[in-house]
Amino acid sequence: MAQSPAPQTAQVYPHQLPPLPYAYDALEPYIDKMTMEIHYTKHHGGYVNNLNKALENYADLQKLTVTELLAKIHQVPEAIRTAVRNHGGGHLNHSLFWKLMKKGGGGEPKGELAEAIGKAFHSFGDFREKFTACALGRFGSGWAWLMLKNGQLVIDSTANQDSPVMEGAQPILGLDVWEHAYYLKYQNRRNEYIESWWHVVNWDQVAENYQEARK
Ligand code: MN3
Repeated sequence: MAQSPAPQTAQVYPHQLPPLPYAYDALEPYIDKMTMEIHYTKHHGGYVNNLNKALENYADLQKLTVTELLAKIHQVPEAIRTAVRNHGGGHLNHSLFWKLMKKGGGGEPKGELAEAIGKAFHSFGDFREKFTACALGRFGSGWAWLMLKNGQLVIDSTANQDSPVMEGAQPILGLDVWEHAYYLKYQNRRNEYIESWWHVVNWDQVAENYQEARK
């Protein structure tokens, strides 16, 4: 079943690059300006362009949001299924990702989300450790996720640009562990990138995603 789309993904064809909610250098020194600029304009921009190209001749699919396309990926015609999976997934994942970070972020979640994380993973420290291990353990390119799956908070990773919505789950928090997300500043040191990333997590947005997913 398709999820109720979050505002940033409510649009249909032609899909558009959503505005970046901060300047390219806003997340310095944790995420560097050049990485942000290339990641947003070239990588995310490329996914949007290629998704639109794939959908060019498919009027019915043009009426669907990217979330709906991915939730129904097995019904997408084989000729464009891989393109929609890769570029649609890339578009959705990055649209979520930018909002999950902010200048002056980090710290710990509050309220219901904090309680739910404590319940599911024992403590915030244990959650952080498990999420970090998941992100480090993803071989090659992919994402680490906190997701709501069958009503449960679950930590798992996906390969490439696969989205949790392809398996009926709702992403709450996601971390891009493709090398393009960190190589310029951290080279092969994915562990340092992940440690830095915790300093910019936008827990207000994570809490909003959690409330949205529970509806
Ligand atoms: Mn990326």
